[in-house]
Amino acid sequence: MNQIALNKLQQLISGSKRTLILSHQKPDGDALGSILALSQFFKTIKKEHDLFAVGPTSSSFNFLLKEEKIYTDPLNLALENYDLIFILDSGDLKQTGIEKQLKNLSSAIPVVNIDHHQTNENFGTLNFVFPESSSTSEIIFNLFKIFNFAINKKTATFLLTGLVTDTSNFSNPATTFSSLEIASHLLNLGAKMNEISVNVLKNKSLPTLKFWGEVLSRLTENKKLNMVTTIITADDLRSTNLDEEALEGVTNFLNNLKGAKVVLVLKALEPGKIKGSFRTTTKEIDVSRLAKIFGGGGHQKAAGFTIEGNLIKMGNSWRVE
Ligand SMILES: [Mn+2]
Repeated sequence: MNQIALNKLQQLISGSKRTLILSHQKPDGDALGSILALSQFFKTIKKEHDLFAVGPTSSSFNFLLKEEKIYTDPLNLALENYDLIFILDSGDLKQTGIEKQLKNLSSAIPVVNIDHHQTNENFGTLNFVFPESSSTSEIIFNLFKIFNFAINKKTATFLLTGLVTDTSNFSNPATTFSSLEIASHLLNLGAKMNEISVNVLKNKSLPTLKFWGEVLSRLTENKKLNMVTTIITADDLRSTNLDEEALEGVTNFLNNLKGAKVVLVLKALEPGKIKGSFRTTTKEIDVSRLAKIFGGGGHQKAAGFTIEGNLIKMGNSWRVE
């Protein structure tokens, strides 16, 4: 890490009277893990601070929030009350859900951008952007090491949650030597791996798994394109009484498929809108280029797009209208 930037960061923190630490909206395990861990650091050095992320937050993460308070309502947020703002795990300001407020922010209030997305726009006064890191939690761990901050059990669990979720339980390409090494350190420091896996991974209800079964039974193969597709509609969620959270993981689960080069999940959850998610595990295909054809984007191995239209059932098949 750049020493000048690190010195500046230390100056900003020690000079701050009230800091805001925020992440992208609908925070995932890494967003929550990294802001909660940073909060522990601020608590230890006795610095006043608040946490913020536009909701909703998945109930799977309630186990992290027993003693922590994260504000979620942008209407009650007054950025001018803060003299330092950290934005974590957000590639751009739009992802925070409070883009307008941040764009109108006085330039006197410094913004520290800490992130691992390749597409990060370096919007901060200070930018700690490391696309080679598995997660923002990994970057926070490295910062703590530099700051000689003694990571307690609670902080270790926060950070490990970020690593576990962003690496899909140490199975996706973000899993590297350093992410495994840091995970091992965190376990040594008392991180509760079992609590994380019970809450975040082994948390599927029976109706959710039955619903996954339905989605899996709809898989169709296009041999020419070497692509497997499935669809999910708003009716599916309505008839099973499930919310969108139940869908999380089914796209990643399809990555276990052997033989197909590309998996495409089409979701028609809002009228007139179809969202597509591409996944691939092969090196030769860059799905962000496929998504671009439909006006979307993303990463080489995971990308998505949104198009206008509705999915109409025609006998055994579906068409976009
Ligand atoms: Mn992340």
